[in-house]
Amino acid sequence: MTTKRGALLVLEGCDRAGKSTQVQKLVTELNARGISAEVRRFPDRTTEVGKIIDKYLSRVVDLPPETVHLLFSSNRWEKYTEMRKTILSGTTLVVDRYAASGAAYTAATTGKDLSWCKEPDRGLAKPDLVALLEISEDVQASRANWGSERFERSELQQKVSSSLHQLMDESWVTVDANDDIDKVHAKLLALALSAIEMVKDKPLGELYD
Ligand code: ADP
Ligand code: 2DT
Ligand code: MG
Repeated sequence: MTTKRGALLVLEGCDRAGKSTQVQKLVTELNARGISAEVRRFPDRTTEVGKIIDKYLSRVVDLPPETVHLLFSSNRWEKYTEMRKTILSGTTLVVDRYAASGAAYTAATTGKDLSWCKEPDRGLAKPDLVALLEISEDVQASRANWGSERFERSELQQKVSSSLHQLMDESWVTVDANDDIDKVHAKLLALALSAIEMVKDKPLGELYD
């Protein structure tokens, strides 16, 4: 019997939408059901490139926006081989932000067009499902406790949200993330289980074919 592949599931959305909370809960529940699944997150601040990104986000270093954009993409390429291998060996990856955050944040902060922003990520593993967690401005404000990291500003979030919507294709679904944690989790679990079943015999795609 050939090994069924895992799925590449991505959670996207603005700050405080609940991505990190939901990614953890989803993997815990999938594992509890006997499904092999692991968390990945971007930026991955533990890699060599990730360490520079961490210094940039925490304002220890300043860098031009084009350089930062390429670093975020490079951080995904650092993990590409391992992620692909893991998925093809049967493990589902649930990823906290991915290429869409890369394009959307740079488009929102620099005004560069999305095709420029997408280009460095071309050829990365394509998510089987991107769940866009959407929250209203009111709810975001109630959850927000903006720190000192770059991009933690409410006025930037609308632009990011608009860019994320422009990036949607047939693999995306929107999820109302204003609900309580367990309701959002139940929706994401149903989406994840169906995606895992749907893609297990299909090849893993490439961005942005
Ligand atoms: P993100 O990773 O999208 O920035 P987090 O998962 O870190 O969001 O959540 C941001 C904050 O909001 C955390 O304090 C978290 O406990 C809380 N939170 C997450 N989801 C919900 C929810 N559905 N309802 C209320 N609070 C939430
Ligand atoms: P977290 O708060 O989720 O750790 O994100 N970002 C992220 C980009 O600008 N480009 C990217 O490619 C990615 C993955 C979003 C830290 C910040 O990094 C931004 C918020
Ligand atoms: Mg988070």
